[in-house]
Amino acid sequence: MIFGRTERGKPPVEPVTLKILVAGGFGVGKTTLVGAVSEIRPLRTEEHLTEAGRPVDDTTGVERKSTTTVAMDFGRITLREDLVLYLFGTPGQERFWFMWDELSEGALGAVVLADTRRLEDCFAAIDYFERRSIPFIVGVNCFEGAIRYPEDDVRRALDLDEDVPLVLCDARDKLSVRDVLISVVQHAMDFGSERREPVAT
Ligand SMILES: Nc1nc2c(ncn2[C@@H]2O[C@H](COP(=O)(O)OP(=O)(O)OP(=O)(O)O)[C@@H](O)[C@H]2O)c(=O)[nH]1
Ligand SMILES: [Mg+2]
Repeated sequence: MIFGRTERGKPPVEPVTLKILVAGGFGVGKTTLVGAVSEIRPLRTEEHLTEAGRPVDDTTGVERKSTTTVAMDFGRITLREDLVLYLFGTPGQERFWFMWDELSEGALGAVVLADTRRLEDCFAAIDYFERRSIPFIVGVNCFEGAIRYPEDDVRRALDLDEDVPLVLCDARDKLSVRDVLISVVQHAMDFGSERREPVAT
């Protein structure tokens, strides 16, 4: 397996802990995703969307949404006995983006959640991780009622590099989210080893 750091035959001493960010636009399901897999009660920083916030809080497509993340979500999942992920969900709204730099400190990788009805909302997150060379994957959160587009169409619309994995998921489903997290760890490991490869001179 790729993940372990333990040597064969020796019992694991301490699990490896990795920090993973969950990013994406407003209301794509970041808080839902962290809550679906966390084995501890997730820390949430939700505030109610109010009438006063209506001009700036664009709830198009998520009209039933009543709260928004203002700082972060935090959760934990043990992927294997020797591998624990700490999940940090970012706030989706632009006015809280000052949190992102703080949250991305020390992150191994990121999941950018996307909603095919509002793909453009995740451009900023993709751009953010590309600029900082933080490995990321795209998780398409398949909301009911949203048209399912072929993967290639979504990749093209997002202008994704071909080595960036794209996975379909349901942010409410534990097993689905687990697969997304395995993909991001795998991708971050591959990304890391590629970057460490010596450049031929
Ligand atoms: N049908 C469906 N609804 C979902 C899914 N994921 C999230 N929701 C709903 O969509 C709304 C938004 O979910 P959140 O998890 O709060 O989204 P968020 O990305 O954390 O939002 P912000 O923090 O405000 O940016 C909530 O009402 C969820 O119940 C999904 O996979 N399918
Ligand atoms: Mg949230």
